[in-house]
Amino acid sequence: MKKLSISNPGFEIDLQNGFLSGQKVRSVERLIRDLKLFFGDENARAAMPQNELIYEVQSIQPVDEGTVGGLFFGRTIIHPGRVGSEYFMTKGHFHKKSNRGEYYWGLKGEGMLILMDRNHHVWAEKMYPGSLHYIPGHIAHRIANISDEPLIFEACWPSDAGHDYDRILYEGFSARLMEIDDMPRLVPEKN
Ligand code: M6P
Ligand code: ZN
Repeated sequence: MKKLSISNPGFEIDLQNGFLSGQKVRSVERLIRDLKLFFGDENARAAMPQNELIYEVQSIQPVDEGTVGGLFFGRTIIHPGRVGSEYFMTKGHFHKKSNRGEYYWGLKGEGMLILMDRNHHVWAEKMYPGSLHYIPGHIAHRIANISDEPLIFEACWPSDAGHDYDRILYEGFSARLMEIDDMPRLVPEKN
């Protein structure tokens, strides 16, 4: 950055659909084959076309992962669908640095933010265009798409937060978002 220079920003966001562009925008796809054991009905997941795209994440990471004091920005699209009766969703995670928080906000479509504390209490917030969600530290978070359209949401989180997926794989969320009588409902896991 030159002294007194005036330049364009390094990144742009499409205000209609949240698409991110600019230097070093990363993209990750999660296919049905990447989500082994994340859905309640593993047999139903295994029987699906393994190349089916469930969600895509674009992210801007201007500093290295783990840097204290930086911020990351992400855009996620979750495609519509279900594994058995469970809505397509993100893996969900606690942060590796557990006390780090995060903002999520809805851009398009209808979804549900599913939250779980360290005592395995689960609750949810409705996500819709303009919904804004503050996720405090120590709370696991996962998004499900509950409509027949793609769900697009964005997020901003600290660059030293990290993702702890193992805890979700081993302990799971203690309730799952299922379509029952055409309605989304949180259904407790049987242990
Ligand atoms: C949001 C952010 C990202 C996260 C993504 C997908 O964009 O929270 O950090 O990676 O959602 O969620 P997950 O990593 O749980 O699959
Ligand atoms: Zn997070």
